[in-house]
Amino acid sequence: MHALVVIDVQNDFCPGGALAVDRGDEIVQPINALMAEVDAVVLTQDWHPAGHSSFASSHQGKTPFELIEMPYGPQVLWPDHCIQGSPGANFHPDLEVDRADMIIRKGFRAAIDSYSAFFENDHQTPTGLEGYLRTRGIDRLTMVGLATDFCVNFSAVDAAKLGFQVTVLQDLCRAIDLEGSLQTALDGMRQAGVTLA
Ligand code: VGL
Ligand code: ZN
Repeated sequence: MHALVVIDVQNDFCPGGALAVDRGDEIVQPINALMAEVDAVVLTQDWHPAGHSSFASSHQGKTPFELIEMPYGPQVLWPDHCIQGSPGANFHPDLEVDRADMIIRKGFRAAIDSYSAFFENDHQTPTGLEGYLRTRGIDRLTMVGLATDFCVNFSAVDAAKLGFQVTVLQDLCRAIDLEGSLQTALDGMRQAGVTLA
């Protein structure tokens, strides 16, 4: 069984959003078209409480895109984004959300970020997605969405480590690309056994 996993296609990651990914909106229509070709559609939604610890605004004297050390490891600080219930946290208005079997929210604990759809940034706390996919008999994942070098990357690597057969469609992803993070992410995904198509 084959699932399409659509990562964080939300207003804040699209042009005009709080953490806009260049040309992030271009991928919406082709993602919709792919939904008809799979056995299951899963959407993820970045879903932070106000004052989340991944926001630069929560740390005195820090500015967005700085790196800090958190108890669970290094963490990039972001502009406030995807605040629960805000317009920026909504899916892009053209994304065919009604076709989703499952919507998984992540990043809702104030003290820890969650890039991956499978584990929070401690690489230990599960989101529950693995159990959902396995109990549905899904073994193959096609991943698309935003951003290639953060949430798509972490999700794809975790999925491959968990034993899923994972393909990332690069044309249906867009990257933030902070200081070479896109190249690092592509290398890491390949190394983890993710197919980059
Ligand atoms: C993401 C940074 C912060 C993403 C989410 O979806 O790639 N990036 N939160
Ligand atoms: Zn986030």
